[in-house]
Amino acid sequence: MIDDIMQRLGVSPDAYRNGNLAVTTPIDGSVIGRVHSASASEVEAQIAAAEVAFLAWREVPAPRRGELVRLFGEQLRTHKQDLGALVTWECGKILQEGLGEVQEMIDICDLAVGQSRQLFGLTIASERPGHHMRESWHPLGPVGLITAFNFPVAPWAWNAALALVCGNSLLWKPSEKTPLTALACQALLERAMAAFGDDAPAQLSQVIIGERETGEQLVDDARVALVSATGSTRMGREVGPRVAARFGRSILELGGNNAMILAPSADLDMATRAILFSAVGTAGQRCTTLRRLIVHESIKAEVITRLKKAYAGVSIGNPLEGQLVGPLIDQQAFDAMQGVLAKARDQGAKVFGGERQLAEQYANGYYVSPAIVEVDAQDELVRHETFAPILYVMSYRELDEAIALNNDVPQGLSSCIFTTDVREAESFVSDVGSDCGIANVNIGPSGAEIGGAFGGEKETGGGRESGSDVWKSYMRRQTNTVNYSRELPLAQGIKFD
Ligand code: UN1
Repeated sequence: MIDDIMQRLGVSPDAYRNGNLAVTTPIDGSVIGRVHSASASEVEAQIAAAEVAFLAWREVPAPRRGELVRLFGEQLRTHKQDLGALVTWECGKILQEGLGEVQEMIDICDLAVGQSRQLFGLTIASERPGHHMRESWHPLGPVGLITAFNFPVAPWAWNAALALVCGNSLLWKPSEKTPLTALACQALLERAMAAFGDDAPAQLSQVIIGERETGEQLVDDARVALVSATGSTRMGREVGPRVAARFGRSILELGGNNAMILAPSADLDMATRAILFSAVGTAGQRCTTLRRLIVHESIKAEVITRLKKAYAGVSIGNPLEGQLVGPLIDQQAFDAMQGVLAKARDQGAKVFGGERQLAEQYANGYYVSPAIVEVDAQDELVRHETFAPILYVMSYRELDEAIALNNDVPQGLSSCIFTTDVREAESFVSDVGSDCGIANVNIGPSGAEIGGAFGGEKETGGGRESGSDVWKSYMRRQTNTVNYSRELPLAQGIKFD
């Protein structure tokens, strides 16, 4: 099965059969590949090659660079089914979500193609006669991409598509849990490069498979102009300062602890569906997963009854077979979830669900029923991001109190309110509302479109990826003052007589 998919995606068997690093599927824990983990000297050579590729690629006109991304988007359209299935095999999300992830890649390619003709700067009025001022944008250098297991392909594509049209080369270190999808994306990009022609340098995009040290090498190397990293806050806390110490740039997309405020006027049918999708989807392993429900005390009992009913109807099982919830990534994730639920019980919280499922069928697959945990206060447990389907429920009386709860966590990725009261809705997205990078009204916190800037504040890292004006992060800004007169006036009216 994997072999057929890999063959259609153009990955040679040598690349994923005989290496030293075993790749398992969370579906049943079986080994589905063995990839080669790069040595320090191999990584060094790859970084050097990325620099050479950058110097050639930056000379290719931006709209022509866009053509490569257009061809890559075509490959993704053709192979959406296979790549989506491979995502499912490797990280365990259900097939619909695997396909959704590939669609997100296609969408960002479309956006980047258009962007390739719009890398524009400003013209600025000069205070000096006979002078022009403007701002221009130039390619930056090799871009290092560190991605996480839970979205093995889309965040890479958000960065890669823009970085390529902006004239940069790519070095991709995927999660060691999901290297096969990275090899597949690379193979599809290489096909696009072959169709594109000679002006795409050979090492324009490279995958570097390895563990922690490999990431560190990318992070510490001054030739890597920008490091864009998706993952845990713990990881970002190391990456950010290390890149900054060498004056490199970083884009950090780290943990989330996303809340929904559920107001008395909310459409509860809609809200229940949104909660289910965003709390249970991807088995609670999205950085945008709904983790905290802040519900008005007057509707709390009804909402919990509805949720328990909805949760009881969730089908859990093999993600290739049309279930709603697949497995957690591994035993470590399962143990972390169980540890947190045990602590919650100790603290007197009411816990519903959260048990292991299908253990007899899949001894090495970690399936769980999603959990609802009723808490009285937002304590340390609630303030911590546990990467599993745990939904904490707490209540509020006044909107101000709910907004304060929304904001009173270390993370600041996504948030939302369900209300039909326009005053409440507008307050939530106002200057004194949610402090998150994403704040939605009558939509859950997950499932963002690529047109907006994606990312968040505080311990989420502050980076933004995908749409809006994010392309600027992959370029270097230059201010140009051009004197077309025969005089040499100084700014600020300074005269040396
Ligand atoms: C992530 O979980 O790392 O908004 C990214 C969403 C997706 C991206 C999630 N578009 O849920």
